[in-house]
Amino acid sequence: SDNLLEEIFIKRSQQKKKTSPLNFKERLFILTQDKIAYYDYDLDKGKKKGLKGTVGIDKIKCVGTVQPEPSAPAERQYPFQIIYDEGPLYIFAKSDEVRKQWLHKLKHVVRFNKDLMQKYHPCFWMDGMWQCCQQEVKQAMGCRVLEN
Ligand code: 4IP
Repeated sequence: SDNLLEEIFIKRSQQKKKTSPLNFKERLFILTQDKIAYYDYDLDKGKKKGLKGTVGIDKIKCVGTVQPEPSAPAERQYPFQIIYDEGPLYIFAKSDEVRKQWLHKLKHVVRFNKDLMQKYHPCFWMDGMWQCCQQEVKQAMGCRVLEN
């Protein structure tokens, strides 16, 4: 289906395996009615390369901002999260404005999803712990009520 939004963002590795590295990659994100997909991108040629991952819109339980890390570099000041069954996908926008635009569209496309969460974690999952509430289980219930 048609692209709703398209933007180059930094993403954090999802660390689907215990041994996965924690790193940050620049990816081209494309949002459609059905999914959010991210691609490898050739910055020099300005061209889309291979598909790296997708999240089905129907799988999303929550979208929202995240508190930046205490000493986050300039390019990671505007994080947002997409929570789905695999856990959180963390994405970093270049400005609050771009972040707002994406969250607005995302909240719109997920609005009829089943099992949308009323609570979320406002900080990162990091070093085996939710930095907001110190819970050590990734699936632990959110600790703050999501206000829209
Ligand atoms: C990879 O690290 C990339 O960060 C992947 O991101 C990421 O997959 C992998 O995490 C992580 O191991 P290396 O490139 O150093 O191997 P991308 O797919 O954007 O390249 P995600 O799931 O974040 O897409 P795992 O846990 O999925 O393997």
